[in-house]
Amino acid sequence: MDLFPEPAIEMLDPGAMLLRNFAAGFEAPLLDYVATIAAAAPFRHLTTPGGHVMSVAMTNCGAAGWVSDRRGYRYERLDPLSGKAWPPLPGLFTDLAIRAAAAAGHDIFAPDVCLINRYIPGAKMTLHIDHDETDFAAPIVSISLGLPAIFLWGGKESRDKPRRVPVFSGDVITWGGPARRNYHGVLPLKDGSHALTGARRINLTFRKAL
Ligand code: MD3
Ligand code: FE
Repeated sequence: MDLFPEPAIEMLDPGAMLLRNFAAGFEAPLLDYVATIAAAAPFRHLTTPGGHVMSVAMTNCGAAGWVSDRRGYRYERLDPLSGKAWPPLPGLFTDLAIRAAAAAGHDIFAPDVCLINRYIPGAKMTLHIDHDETDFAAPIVSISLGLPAIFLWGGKESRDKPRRVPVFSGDVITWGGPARRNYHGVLPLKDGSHALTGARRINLTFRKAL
Protein backbone atom coordinates (compact mmCIF):
# COMPACT_ATOMS: atom_id res chain seq x y z
CA MET A 1 0.00 0.00 0.00
CA ASP A 2 1.23 3.48 -0.85
CA LEU A 3 1.28 5.44 2.41
CA PHE A 4 2.35 8.70 0.78
CA PRO A 5 0.54 8.93 -2.55
CA GLU A 6 1.47 11.85 -4.76
CA PRO A 7 -1.46 14.22 -5.22
CA ALA A 8 -3.01 13.11 -8.49
CA ILE A 9 -3.45 16.35 -10.37
CA GLU A 10 -3.94 16.24 -14.14
CA MET A 11 -4.26 19.18 -16.52
CA LEU A 12 -7.17 18.67 -18.93
CA ASP A 13 -6.41 21.91 -20.74
CA PRO A 14 -4.72 25.16 -19.76
CA GLY A 15 -6.87 26.39 -16.85
CA ALA A 16 -8.70 23.08 -16.34
CA MET A 17 -7.34 20.79 -13.61
CA LEU A 18 -8.60 17.37 -12.50
CA LEU A 19 -7.79 16.65 -8.82
CA ARG A 20 -8.42 12.93 -8.37
CA ASN A 21 -9.77 12.01 -4.91
CA PHE A 22 -9.20 15.51 -3.53
CA ALA A 23 -12.51 15.33 -1.59
CA ALA A 24 -12.32 11.56 -0.98
CA GLY A 25 -12.20 11.78 2.83
CA PHE A 26 -15.19 14.14 2.96
CA GLU A 27 -17.88 12.40 0.93
CA ALA A 28 -20.08 11.36 3.88
CA PRO A 29 -20.07 14.75 5.65
CA LEU A 30 -20.60 16.58 2.35
CA LEU A 31 -23.61 14.37 1.61
CA ASP A 32 -24.99 14.95 5.12
CA TYR A 33 -24.90 18.69 4.43
CA VAL A 34 -26.62 18.13 1.08
CA ALA A 35 -29.45 16.32 2.89
CA THR A 36 -29.82 19.19 5.38
CA ILE A 37 -29.84 21.76 2.56
CA ALA A 38 -32.40 19.75 0.57
CA ALA A 39 -34.69 19.57 3.61
CA ALA A 40 -34.93 23.40 3.53
CA ALA A 41 -34.59 23.93 -0.25
CA PRO A 42 -35.83 20.76 -1.98
CA PHE A 43 -34.35 19.41 -5.21
CA ARG A 44 -36.51 20.41 -8.17
CA HIS A 45 -36.52 19.91 -11.94
CA LEU A 46 -36.20 23.34 -13.53
CA THR A 47 -37.71 24.27 -16.88
CA THR A 48 -35.43 25.71 -19.57
CA PRO A 49 -36.38 28.93 -21.36
CA GLY A 50 -37.27 26.67 -24.31
CA GLY A 51 -39.84 24.81 -22.20
CA HIS A 52 -37.96 21.54 -21.54
CA VAL A 53 -37.89 20.05 -18.05
CA MET A 54 -34.28 19.27 -17.06
CA SER A 55 -33.46 15.63 -16.22
CA VAL A 56 -31.05 16.82 -13.50
CA ALA A 57 -32.70 17.91 -10.22
CA MET A 58 -31.18 21.01 -8.61
CA THR A 59 -30.98 23.00 -5.43
CA ASN A 60 -28.56 25.63 -4.11
CA CYS A 61 -26.91 27.05 -1.03
CA GLY A 62 -25.11 30.34 -0.52
CA ALA A 63 -25.90 34.00 -1.17
CA ALA A 64 -27.86 33.18 -4.32
CA GLY A 65 -29.03 30.20 -6.34
CA TRP A 66 -28.98 29.35 -10.04
CA VAL A 67 -32.50 29.03 -11.41
CA SER A 68 -34.11 28.59 -14.81
CA ASP A 69 -37.66 29.10 -16.06
CA ARG A 70 -39.45 30.34 -19.19
CA ARG A 71 -38.00 33.83 -18.50
CA GLY A 72 -34.36 32.65 -18.65
CA TYR A 73 -31.36 31.52 -16.61
CA ARG A 74 -30.19 33.65 -13.70
CA TYR A 75 -29.06 33.78 -10.06
CA GLU A 76 -31.75 34.58 -7.47
CA ARG A 77 -31.08 35.60 -3.87
CA LEU A 78 -34.35 33.93 -2.73
CA ASP A 79 -35.50 30.39 -3.46
CA PRO A 80 -38.53 30.83 -5.75
CA LEU A 81 -40.15 27.73 -4.14
CA SER A 82 -40.18 29.13 -0.60
CA GLY A 83 -39.57 32.86 -1.06
CA LYS A 84 -36.83 32.49 1.58
CA ALA A 85 -33.05 32.85 1.36
CA TRP A 86 -31.14 29.74 0.22
CA PRO A 87 -29.49 27.78 3.07
CA PRO A 88 -26.02 29.12 3.91
CA LEU A 89 -22.81 27.61 2.52
CA PRO A 90 -21.48 25.15 5.14
CA GLY A 91 -17.93 25.98 6.26
CA LEU A 92 -16.73 22.59 5.01
CA PHE A 93 -18.03 23.41 1.50
CA THR A 94 -16.24 26.76 1.36
CA ASP A 95 -13.01 25.37 2.88
CA LEU A 96 -12.79 22.45 0.45
CA ALA A 97 -13.57 24.63 -2.58
CA ILE A 98 -10.91 27.18 -1.59
CA ARG A 99 -8.32 24.46 -0.89
CA ALA A 100 -9.02 22.77 -4.23
CA ALA A 101 -8.77 26.06 -6.10
CA ALA A 102 -5.46 26.80 -4.34
CA ALA A 103 -4.10 23.31 -5.19
CA ALA A 104 -4.93 24.05 -8.82
CA GLY A 105 -3.08 27.38 -8.71
CA HIS A 106 -5.92 29.82 -8.01
CA ASP A 107 -4.55 31.69 -4.99
CA ILE A 108 -7.70 33.73 -4.47
CA PHE A 109 -11.15 32.19 -4.70
CA ALA A 110 -14.13 33.49 -2.73
CA PRO A 111 -17.12 31.31 -3.72
CA ASP A 112 -20.49 32.79 -2.81
CA VAL A 113 -22.80 30.12 -4.27
CA CYS A 114 -23.01 26.35 -4.61
CA LEU A 115 -25.29 24.73 -7.19
CA ILE A 116 -26.14 21.15 -6.21
CA ASN A 117 -27.02 18.86 -9.13
CA ARG A 118 -28.60 15.44 -8.59
CA TYR A 119 -28.47 12.82 -11.36
CA ILE A 120 -30.39 9.54 -11.52
CA PRO A 121 -29.61 6.91 -14.20
CA GLY A 122 -30.36 8.41 -17.61
CA ALA A 123 -30.07 12.03 -16.43
CA LYS A 124 -27.64 14.14 -18.45
CA MET A 125 -26.44 17.65 -19.08
CA THR A 126 -26.09 18.70 -22.71
CA LEU A 127 -23.05 20.71 -23.84
CA HIS A 128 -23.23 24.31 -22.63
CA ILE A 129 -21.13 27.27 -21.45
CA ASP A 130 -21.58 28.74 -17.95
CA HIS A 131 -22.17 32.44 -18.60
CA ASP A 132 -24.60 33.60 -15.89
CA GLU A 133 -21.88 34.72 -13.46
CA THR A 134 -20.62 38.29 -13.26
CA ASP A 135 -16.90 37.60 -12.65
CA PHE A 136 -15.26 35.44 -15.32
CA ALA A 137 -11.86 35.86 -13.69
CA ALA A 138 -12.96 33.60 -10.81
CA PRO A 139 -12.58 29.84 -11.31
CA ILE A 140 -15.35 27.26 -10.89
CA VAL A 141 -14.83 24.23 -8.65
CA SER A 142 -16.84 21.01 -9.07
CA ILE A 143 -16.94 18.10 -6.60
CA SER A 144 -18.35 14.74 -7.76
CA LEU A 145 -20.11 12.46 -5.24
CA GLY A 146 -21.77 9.06 -5.62
CA LEU A 147 -22.10 7.21 -8.93
CA PRO A 148 -19.40 7.81 -11.54
CA ALA A 149 -20.14 9.84 -14.67
CA ILE A 150 -18.56 10.64 -18.01
CA PHE A 151 -17.81 14.32 -18.19
CA LEU A 152 -17.71 15.92 -21.65
CA TRP A 153 -14.88 18.40 -21.99
CA GLY A 154 -15.38 20.47 -25.12
CA GLY A 155 -13.71 23.44 -26.71
CA LYS A 156 -14.54 27.07 -27.38
CA GLU A 157 -17.02 26.17 -30.15
CA SER A 158 -20.01 23.82 -29.82
CA ARG A 159 -18.76 21.91 -32.88
CA ASP A 160 -15.42 21.04 -31.20
CA LYS A 161 -15.54 17.30 -30.48
CA PRO A 162 -15.64 16.86 -26.69
CA ARG A 163 -13.22 14.61 -24.85
CA ARG A 164 -14.75 12.04 -22.46
CA VAL A 165 -13.37 12.24 -18.92
CA PRO A 166 -14.58 9.67 -16.35
CA VAL A 167 -15.18 11.25 -12.92
CA PHE A 168 -15.61 9.34 -9.67
CA SER A 169 -16.86 10.10 -6.17
CA GLY A 170 -14.38 12.41 -4.43
CA ASP A 171 -12.88 13.79 -7.66
CA VAL A 172 -12.64 17.56 -8.01
CA ILE A 173 -12.26 19.64 -11.19
CA THR A 174 -11.37 23.32 -11.32
CA TRP A 175 -11.84 25.63 -14.28
CA GLY A 176 -10.43 29.08 -14.65
CA GLY A 177 -8.58 31.41 -16.96
CA PRO A 178 -8.57 30.27 -20.58
CA ALA A 179 -10.85 27.27 -19.82
CA ARG A 180 -13.62 29.28 -18.19
CA ARG A 181 -15.71 29.66 -21.34
CA ASN A 182 -15.32 26.12 -22.69
CA TYR A 183 -18.28 23.94 -23.60
CA HIS A 184 -18.89 21.05 -21.21
CA GLY A 185 -21.58 18.52 -20.29
CA VAL A 186 -22.32 15.14 -18.73
CA LEU A 187 -23.31 11.92 -20.60
CA PRO A 188 -26.49 10.11 -19.45
CA LEU A 189 -25.68 8.53 -16.07
CA LYS A 190 -25.22 4.75 -16.18
CA ASP A 191 -27.23 2.63 -13.76
CA GLY A 192 -25.40 1.43 -10.67
CA SER A 193 -25.30 1.63 -6.90
CA HIS A 194 -22.95 3.64 -4.71
CA ALA A 195 -22.47 2.88 -1.00
CA LEU A 196 -23.30 6.46 0.06
CA THR A 197 -25.83 7.66 -2.55
CA GLY A 198 -27.45 4.53 -4.02
CA ALA A 199 -28.41 5.06 -7.68
CA ARG A 200 -27.48 8.73 -7.71
CA ARG A 201 -24.73 11.15 -8.54
CA ILE A 202 -24.44 14.51 -6.75
CA ASN A 203 -22.31 17.32 -8.13
CA LEU A 204 -21.44 20.42 -6.12
CA THR A 205 -20.42 23.44 -8.21
CA PHE A 206 -18.84 26.40 -6.45
CA ARG A 207 -18.82 29.77 -8.13
CA LYS A 208 -18.35 33.41 -7.47
CA ALA A 209 -21.66 34.38 -9.02
CA LEU A 210 -22.48 37.83 -7.62
C1 MD3 B 1 -16.05 23.95 -17.68
N1 MD3 B 1 -22.36 20.81 -13.92
O1 MD3 B 1 -24.00 22.85 -13.39
S1 MD3 B 1 -19.54 21.18 -13.27
C2 MD3 B 1 -23.26 22.98 -14.39
O2 MD3 B 1 -21.50 17.44 -13.30
C3 MD3 B 1 -22.40 21.85 -14.78
O3 MD3 B 1 -23.27 18.61 -12.90
C4 MD3 B 1 -21.55 19.62 -14.11
O4 MD3 B 1 -21.79 21.89 -15.78
C5 MD3 B 1 -22.14 18.48 -13.39
O5 MD3 B 1 -23.23 24.01 -15.08
C6 MD3 B 1 -20.20 19.67 -13.55
C7 MD3 B 1 -18.68 21.26 -14.71
C8 MD3 B 1 -18.26 22.57 -15.16
C9 MD3 B 1 -18.74 23.71 -14.57
C10 MD3 B 1 -18.30 24.92 -15.03
C11 MD3 B 1 -17.40 25.02 -16.06
C12 MD3 B 1 -17.38 22.66 -16.18
C13 MD3 B 1 -16.93 23.87 -16.64
C14 MD3 B 1 -16.95 26.26 -16.53
C15 MD3 B 1 -16.05 26.31 -17.54
C16 MD3 B 1 -15.59 25.16 -18.12
FE1 FE C 1 -21.85 24.01 -16.58
